[in-house]
Amino acid sequence: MRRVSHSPALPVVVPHTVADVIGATLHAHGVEVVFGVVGSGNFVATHALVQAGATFHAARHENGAVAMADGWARASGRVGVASVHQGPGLTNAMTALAEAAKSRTPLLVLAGDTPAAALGSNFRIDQHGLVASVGALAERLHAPETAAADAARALQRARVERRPVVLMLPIDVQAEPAQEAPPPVAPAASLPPRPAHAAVCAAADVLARAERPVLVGGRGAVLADAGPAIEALGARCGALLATSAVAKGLFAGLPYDLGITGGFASPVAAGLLAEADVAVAFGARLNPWTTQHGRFFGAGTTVVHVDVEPAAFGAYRPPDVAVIGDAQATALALADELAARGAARSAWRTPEVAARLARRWRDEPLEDAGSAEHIDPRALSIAVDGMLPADRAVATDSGAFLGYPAFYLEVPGPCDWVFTNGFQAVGLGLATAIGTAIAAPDRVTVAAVGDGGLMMALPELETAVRLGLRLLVLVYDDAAYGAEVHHFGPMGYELGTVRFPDADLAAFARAAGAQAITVRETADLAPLAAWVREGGGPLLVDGKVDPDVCADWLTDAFRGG
Ligand SMILES: Cc1ncc(C[n+]2csc(CCOP(=O)(O)OP(=O)(O)O)c2C)c(N)n1
Ligand SMILES: [Mg+2]
Repeated sequence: MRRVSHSPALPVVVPHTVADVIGATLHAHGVEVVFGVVGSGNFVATHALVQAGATFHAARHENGAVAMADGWARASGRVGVASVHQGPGLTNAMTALAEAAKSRTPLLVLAGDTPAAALGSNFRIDQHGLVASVGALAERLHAPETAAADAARALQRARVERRPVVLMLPIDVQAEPAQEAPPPVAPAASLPPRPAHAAVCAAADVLARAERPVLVGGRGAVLADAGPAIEALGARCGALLATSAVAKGLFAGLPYDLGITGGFASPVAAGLLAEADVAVAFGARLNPWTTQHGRFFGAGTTVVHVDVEPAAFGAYRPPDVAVIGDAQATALALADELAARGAARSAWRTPEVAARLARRWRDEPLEDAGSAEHIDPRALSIAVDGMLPADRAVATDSGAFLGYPAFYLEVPGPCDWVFTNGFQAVGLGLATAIGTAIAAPDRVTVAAVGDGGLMMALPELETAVRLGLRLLVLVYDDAAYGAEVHHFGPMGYELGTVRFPDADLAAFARAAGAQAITVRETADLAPLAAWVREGGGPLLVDGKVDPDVCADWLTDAFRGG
């Protein structure tokens, strides 16, 4: 056995290799933050990116690294970047990569890869086939001469196509001497796709006649930063505004905002949505969650669908008018077209509707289902919402608890709401929240998670502590896979496979170095007020909630299929 010391004081001789070209090119094209787990396949390229000027954040699991990059991208509006080892490093990242693909997050994953001729390598798998199978794009470092172009192209595709791109970096090509390459060319300015005039006119015809129009913003509207343009259109045609669950916050604070449409709609919003005669969906596919299984935007509603993807039209409900175009560009064009046709209409924007909309979810009467052992999850959410500063972000996991943050935790804008439910995977929420917190470290970020999702992501508690993040890990702890309890319990199944003994989650958090409290009534939240006042690293709130209380939205969802 030999003891080896690695002194940072020793001069580091860095050869100029293809890996250096990759790092320098990505930094020159704007990459400043990278998340990752480093192994032999991505060590040198990651090192080169950091040498070039980027900041590296180590995750404890590759799924965490990619979820962090996803959260960071959604909160910052920029391309998120992660770096993983080849083979198992990439397979570990697949769930988070699938989520990013389904949610159309612009993401670049740098993945080591085995040399083409290393047929016997343990690490060898079909990396291209793997990432393509979850909807990500596979790109490749081909040769020393193409290294700069390969890196720039991968980044540009992620940005323009709004997708995760995985850049395969064969380790033998990375290690080759750098070729003299022309200096990196700045990417061409890419303008968002503008809608055809005829399509704008057809949509304007519908809106000009509408009595009770609703404009719905989805993920495509968030990616296009279309909130102000859609609001301007709403003011011109007298429309109410609503979002899909993933786009919560898009119209925050506006007087005619209904909030989320679908299963998470407030009673007031649900009443109005069911009466809409016209709906214009901007970057929202009107899936069964958004329409509450057809309760909204059914046969009695004329639907205009605006999307950059032709394949999106009719994915769930055939639109009456389909407009291919960027959400922002189309909202602006529609507002211009209506302005050219005449004066603004008030339509559904009446004082009576405004008065009805002043009522929020938390104003609804609450029959407290708490007990000596358990806090009502709604009471927990309302109390936490009231204690946090308004400038905050919320990132969620998936599970039965999901409605509580959606209903009760307010956010100032759509980039402050990170709702990783494109793949409906449990276990991504904590890491997504870490990425979100890193994007804006001065405010509080809430990771709203279930006990099951937290247990899947436990190692990243150490990451949150190590990075000293202003992170509130809010656990809806029912000691169960509650979604399954409420799904199969009513059918009479025995539930031993989805229930667990009560676990002291606060103790896990303290072991990782975080502060933590166990909460069975709102009075137990007092240390949260001190944490908000005094600052400091992560705080975990283990909210002990009753496993037998099922939210109405979930009962509805199971009923709807
Ligand atoms: C990775 C993954 N595994 C399993 C599931 C199936 N599933 C959906 S919700 C859920 C329970 C999650 O439990 P928890 O995080 O405690 O939230 P709860 O439903 O109890 O509120 C499970 C296992 C899934 N969606 N994703
Ligand atoms: Mg649970």
